[in-house]
Amino acid sequence: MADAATVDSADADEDIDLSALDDDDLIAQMHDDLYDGLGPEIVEGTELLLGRGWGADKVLNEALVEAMRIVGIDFRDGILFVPEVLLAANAMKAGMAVLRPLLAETGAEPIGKIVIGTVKGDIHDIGKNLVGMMLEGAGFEVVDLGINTDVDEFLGALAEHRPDILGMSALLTTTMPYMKVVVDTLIEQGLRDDYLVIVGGAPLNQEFGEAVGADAYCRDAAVAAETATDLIKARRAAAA
Ligand code: B1M
Repeated sequence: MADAATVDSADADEDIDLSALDDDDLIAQMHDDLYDGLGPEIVEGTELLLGRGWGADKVLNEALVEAMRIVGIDFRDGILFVPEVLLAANAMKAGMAVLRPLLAETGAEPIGKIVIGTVKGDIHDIGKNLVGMMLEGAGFEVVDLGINTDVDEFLGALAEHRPDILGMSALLTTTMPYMKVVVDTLIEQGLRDDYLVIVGGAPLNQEFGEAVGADAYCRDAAVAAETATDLIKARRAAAA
């Protein structure tokens, strides 16, 4: 049974009227709410900020991504554990669902197609989902293979969808080498030149991208959208 202090603190949380907070306090409260895995509050805060004229990018970065950065630090330091981080991730996804139509909004003709997935052994998908949204916003058709994607699934999707680009995401130092397995298989099967390959994820860097034989490493979702567009334009210009 909850003790009096717990009940008081829960009541205090329930009493917070998010709409009465100014922007700075609302952002601080959303960091707390995401940390605590409170999806409905994150949705409400996200909608409030959008209603106050904030751009979707700004809400994403200042409210959601920043809150998840704090979660990451406490996860690393053993203050938070997997169940709590999962709740935080679900709250983040609830906020992202509100932002998705805004980030993915585009009036343009499709610029190209990308098949994207998180590599085998890895179930982190928030960053990959964001990359997919930003690419949609840049005018890409996105085929998302989800998490824990092995080389056969990647190859099958390439054969089925014939995209311009293959995108791979990894968040673990133990799973990022799998990107090389996929690229090497493309080479072995004589398919490497048929696709542009972009890679990303928190533990990667430029050097790693080059080492696995990708065409580009992308630091974040905005860079991924920009890079994918530039790579396609360059390839089409070279072919013309
Ligand atoms: Co995980 N986890 N986790 N986790 N988790 C990390 C990655 C970790 C750094 C935490 C830590 O210790 N500080 C650590 C990895 C350490 C390492 O490898 N060196 C870690 C660990 C250890 C683990 C487990 C092993 C824990 C355990 O079980 N003991 C386990 C592994 C499970 C598995 O995958 N097999 C695990 C599990 C989980 C949860 C399930 C609880 C949850 C994932 C929920 C989900 O994704 N649906 C989770 C979370 C949420 C995290 C942290 C806290 C946050 C990740 C995130 O969503 N960030 C993370 C700590 C951290 O990264 N600071 C951590 C927000 C997101 C917007 O950023 O994903 O980096 P990010 O994506 C960015 C860029 O990287 C880039 O653009 C994105 C947007 O700008 N990007 C790309 C990403 N993919 C790209 C692809 C591109 C281009 C750019 O082109 C294709």
